[in-house]
Amino acid sequence: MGKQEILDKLRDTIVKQDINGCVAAAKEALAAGVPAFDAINDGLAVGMNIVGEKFEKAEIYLPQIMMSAKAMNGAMEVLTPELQKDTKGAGKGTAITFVQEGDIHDIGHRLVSTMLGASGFTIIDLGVDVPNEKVIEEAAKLKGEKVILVGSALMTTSMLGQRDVVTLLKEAGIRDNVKCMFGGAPVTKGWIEEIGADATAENAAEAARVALDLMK
Ligand code: HCB
Repeated sequence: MGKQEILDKLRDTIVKQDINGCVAAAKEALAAGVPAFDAINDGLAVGMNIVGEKFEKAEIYLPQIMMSAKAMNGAMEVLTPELQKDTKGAGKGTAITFVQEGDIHDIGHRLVSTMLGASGFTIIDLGVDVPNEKVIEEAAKLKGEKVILVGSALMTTSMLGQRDVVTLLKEAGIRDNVKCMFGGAPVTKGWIEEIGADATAENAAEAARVALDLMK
């Protein structure tokens, strides 16, 4: 089976909520020499975006999404150790990754954290539903080091917390010590400019590129 067929299979197993098939396709991808990075970005993430679109059109419902998410997580368990092997030089800085308070959507967050880890960042993953104060506390602990905050928000409500993070960083006197990259489906470049953050990215691969650029 060629690379594109394997990527299509990864995509389709996510869309069809085929948990066992998805894990098997991830193993097949590695056995065929498909880089883990490509399997995630060009296979699994494509499938998850289709799932998102179907949900918005009310073609599928929450239980189906949960099954797709489970399939994705299973495949990520197979692929992530391979990504870590590919890591090109550590020491790029520390990325504090988190999902904004009130928000438990973690699929994109996990992808972005994985890609940043594979790009040489030390990852401090605070998880989901993280209060802003916790983010500021962690950033303050690393004052003087190279730090980037990498926040995700999937809902228009939780996205508003990103503005508060920037404000709290200023109030704590550490805004100039950290870079701020925020993402998630509702986040736009206009929003990033409005709140005074540094950058956003469309997907996990771009997030890794942008983060490396910001830390130069
Ligand atoms: Co959820 N949900 N959901 N959901 N959900 C959304 C986000 C809606 C847009 C769907 C809709 O109504 N159209 C909507 C939010 C509406 C809004 O605010 N405008 C919504 C809602 C309302 C809800 C609930 C309230 C539903 C309910 O209970 N009635 C509830 C909220 C729970 C909560 O958070 N408190 C809920 C629950 C769920 C689950 C649990 C069923 C499931 C999450 C499972 C999980 O994450 N473990 C879920 C899912 C999967 C979605 C959709 C369908 C897909 C999200 C996703 O995983 N996309 C989503 C619809 C959509 O987004 N189109 C829907 C795939 C990933 C790969 O993309 O955008 O997360 P991503 O990340 C990308 C990208 O943004 C970027 O890179 C990532 C990788 O490529 N990126 C960054 C991400 N973070 C970054 C940070 C950076 O610095 C840079 C780049």
